[in-house]
Amino acid sequence: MSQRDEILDGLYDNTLDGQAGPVVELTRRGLELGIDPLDMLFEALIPALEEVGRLFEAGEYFVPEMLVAARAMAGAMDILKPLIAASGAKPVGTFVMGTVQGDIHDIGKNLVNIMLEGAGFQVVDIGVNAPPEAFVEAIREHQPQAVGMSAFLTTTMTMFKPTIEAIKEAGLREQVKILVGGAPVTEEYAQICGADGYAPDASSAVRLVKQLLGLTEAAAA
Ligand code: B1M
Repeated sequence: MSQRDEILDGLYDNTLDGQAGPVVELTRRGLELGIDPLDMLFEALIPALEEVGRLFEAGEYFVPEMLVAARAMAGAMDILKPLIAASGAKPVGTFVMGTVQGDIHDIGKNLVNIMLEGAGFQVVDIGVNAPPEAFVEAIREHQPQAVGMSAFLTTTMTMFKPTIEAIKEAGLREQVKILVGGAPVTEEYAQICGADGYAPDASSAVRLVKQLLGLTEAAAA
């Protein structure tokens, strides 16, 4: 087995086991070996969390195991984030992002933020469990071109609609494009809620917001 595969396998196994120390160590070794940060993310860390979800559904993992796995991944993300987000580009716009009320999952949201920053957006992260008023306040204060809402539970994606309604009632709906996403969300559900778009993952979220704001080369042509 190559050293690269050993590192990626080690990252996967140790994230699954919630071993934060070895995950940080392997991430550093991976960088020394020249492994692309995005490969560590998409070939090891994210698949490990998907497996955690599967084990949770199967009744083999419980909340504490999910939590330590998420913490182990967060240690790797602290190291990888500046490398993925480094763009040096002039800001192309402001993006307000939050996980909706009742929901405390933040890894997916943080990943979307990293990719947006990498694409030149200034991201204002209002955190998790964000009520509709927090989105409204952030739009008033930061005057973004786009707003993103994440939800990871079938029970919390129902907050998209009231949050969008609150933005409408505050008279701010026309000035922002609204994107929604998160594991249980679908294109159809996004339309029902009155969002401008849905993206299934972080890279598509970046593509979509650029398209909605007319920042793509195709739109500019
Ligand atoms: Co929870 N959890 N969790 N959890 N958790 C899920 C989401 C679940 C699918 C697990 C399962 O059953 N298989 C399940 C939800 C079931 C459902 O409703 N359909 C679940 C549950 C049930 C729960 C609790 C209710 C458990 C309990 O207490 N009984 C509880 C709820 C707490 C709450 O929020 N109120 C809970 C708690 C937790 C922890 C705190 C332990 C921890 C979160 C830690 C943290 O985030 N800091 C946790 C974890 C780790 C998970 C899993 C295992 C992993 C989530 C994750 O980070 N995935 C998850 C299972 C799974 O997803 N397979 C699970 C990796 C991440 C990169 O992917 O989040 O999908 P994802 O983000 C993607 C896309 O969705 C997209 O891009 C991201 C990057 O590509 N995306 C967007 C996200 N936001 C976007 C926004 C956009 C566009 C795209 O535009 C704005």
